[in-house]
Amino acid sequence: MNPVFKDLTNAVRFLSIDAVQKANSGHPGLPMGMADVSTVLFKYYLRFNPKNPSWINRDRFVLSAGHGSMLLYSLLYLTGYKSISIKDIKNFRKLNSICAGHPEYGKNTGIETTTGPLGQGLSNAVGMAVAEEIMKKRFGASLINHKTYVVASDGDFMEGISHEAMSLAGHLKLKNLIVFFDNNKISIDGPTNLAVSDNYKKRFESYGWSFQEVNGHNEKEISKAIKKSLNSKKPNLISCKTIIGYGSPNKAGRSSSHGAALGEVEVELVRKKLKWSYEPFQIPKEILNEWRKIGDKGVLLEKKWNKIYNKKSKKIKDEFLRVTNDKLPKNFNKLIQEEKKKFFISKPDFASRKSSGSIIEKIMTNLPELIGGSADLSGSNNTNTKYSKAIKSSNFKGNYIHYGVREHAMAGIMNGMALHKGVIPYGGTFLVFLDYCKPSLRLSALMGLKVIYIFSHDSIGLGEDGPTHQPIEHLAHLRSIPNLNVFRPADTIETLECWEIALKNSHTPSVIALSRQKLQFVTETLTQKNMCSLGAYEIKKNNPNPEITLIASGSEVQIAIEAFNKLKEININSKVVSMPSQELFEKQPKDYKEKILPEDSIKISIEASSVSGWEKYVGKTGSSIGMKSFGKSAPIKDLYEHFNLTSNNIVSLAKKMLGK
Ligand SMILES: Cc1ncc(C[n+]2csc(CCOP(=O)(O)OP(=O)(O)O)c2C)c(N)n1
Repeated sequence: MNPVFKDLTNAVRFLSIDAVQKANSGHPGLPMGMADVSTVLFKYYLRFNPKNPSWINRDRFVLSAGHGSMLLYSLLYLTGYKSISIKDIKNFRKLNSICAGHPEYGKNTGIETTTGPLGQGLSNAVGMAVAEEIMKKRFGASLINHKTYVVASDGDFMEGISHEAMSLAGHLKLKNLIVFFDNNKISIDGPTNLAVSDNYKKRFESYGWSFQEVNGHNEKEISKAIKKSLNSKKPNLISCKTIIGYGSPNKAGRSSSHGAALGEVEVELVRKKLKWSYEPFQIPKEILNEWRKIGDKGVLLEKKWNKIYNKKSKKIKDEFLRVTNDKLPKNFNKLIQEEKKKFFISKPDFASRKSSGSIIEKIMTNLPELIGGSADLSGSNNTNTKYSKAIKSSNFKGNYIHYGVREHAMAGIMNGMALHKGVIPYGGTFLVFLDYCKPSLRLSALMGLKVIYIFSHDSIGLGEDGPTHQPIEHLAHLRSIPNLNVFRPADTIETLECWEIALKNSHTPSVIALSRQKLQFVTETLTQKNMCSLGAYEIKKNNPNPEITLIASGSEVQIAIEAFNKLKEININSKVVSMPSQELFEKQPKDYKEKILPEDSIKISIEASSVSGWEKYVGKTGSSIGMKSFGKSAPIKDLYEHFNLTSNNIVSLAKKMLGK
């Protein structure tokens, strides 16, 4: 048997529908519909090496329509990735199977990103394409020059994030981005014309994309379109007219093939119709060999690339390895210590957003891989420094992205940049607009990516802009997300320490919440140790057994210290604990936690944010001062008085609790 194109595509289709059938759960329609497009891509164009899935100059392949996960698993298995065996495919959707319900990012697996929430993969792909352009400019096209391919569905393009991300991709003219639109005109509720009547050609052309339309079941048409897109000067959308559930006599073209096993009887009918006479999960040797040959081509590709890489100077190679392996420069620690000393001597009373800005400015001179940005709030977030240079379509030599008012795309793009490797993304907006980018931030945490979110204007302390702009529930929400470090530094030194932790943490994203208002310099002793890495520490203390323990974060630490001094005057022994990160405090040993928050001391927390979550630190005998309603529009001083976020209120509460 000499396998032909149809045999290759059928291998994808049957692995997919048999796995879904065995799991009795999953989405067969997309893999059946997109088998032809993806086979053309993998067979003729995709530059990848299954023997080294992390080869840095590989083309990226993103399945944005993550529900069609079996398409990806089938392709990875067939082309010879070690990460996915036939046993794994048989275990589709079973506990701990790499073939999870939706693709989950894993280093060295070939799964480039976690997808499932529609639209996210598209934004990740834009981030990968941006990172590629930046790296290409930095290290030259002989080292980095690859494409980013995406399979996206109707649902992907209905999502708001796709509008943001595609618009920015067009603006930046990301020519190495090639998106296949699985244009099957079917979604879960039925035909897409129930909900959408966009003119995709006009939509994409208005973004500045190249638009082509093909029959997604015609090998030659697909191939011709990809070939054309390889030389494009713009991002590329290839709209592939496909039939969902292709090959299913009773379910093709219908939403019934979208998200449920076809059923034993229908699967047999598909076998007959597509003339596939093999048992479930059986791929004839000749067909598997043909697929493996496609994968094997990658070994040579990487070998050629290695030759080029090896000819580079030691300096270039070292730097390339450093950034792609996410290592900080050798002098990084020294730089942090020097900055710390300087701040300790000058004791600036900066707003923490300003401290952050001056820290970024300092470290970026030594960290060329640091790529900043803001969703149109650069001046407010202090993300843009005198060394920031805007990235433009005509020049990717810069280190700063003007994301425009596109918070959601910004976060999704930062995920894509972090996944690409070689760059460290940070991006800013107001903390309240977490709501506009949270789905992507959640994925930063789920994937374990080094993405740094700079969220300024972190409380009612922002003042007059009022309750629409004043975050209340946001910190509590962020703190409930697993694998996310949420920092709220109290002064310049703490801000520096939080930045240091964020940059050293390769597998946990960070949120650094920063004040709009000026903050007193509260650090009393200069330590080499990063105190914020403890999550919480004693910042002010009289003698060993305080009756009252005040716990505060960020801008409220100074108020707690003021209260501490007032309590001292009336002979109440207290201490102040600064808690810049609850997550890191949770990781400390029990005895440290008990020392910081002693059992027999009455605890009062103070934070200009929802009190939710503080119960676990103040306990049943303690109390929390914070926000129990939305804020108000007024000058900051009036707001803090109005909401009882004052040292006087702390003092009266402490007295009351002590029965004095
Ligand atoms: C953000 C988000 N909302 C909802 C869903 C649930 N969902 C999964 S697929 C889908 C739409 C299916 O239509 P389409 O994207 O055209 O995929 P196809 O039916 O062609 O496979 C929906 C609503 C999701 N995965 N992500």
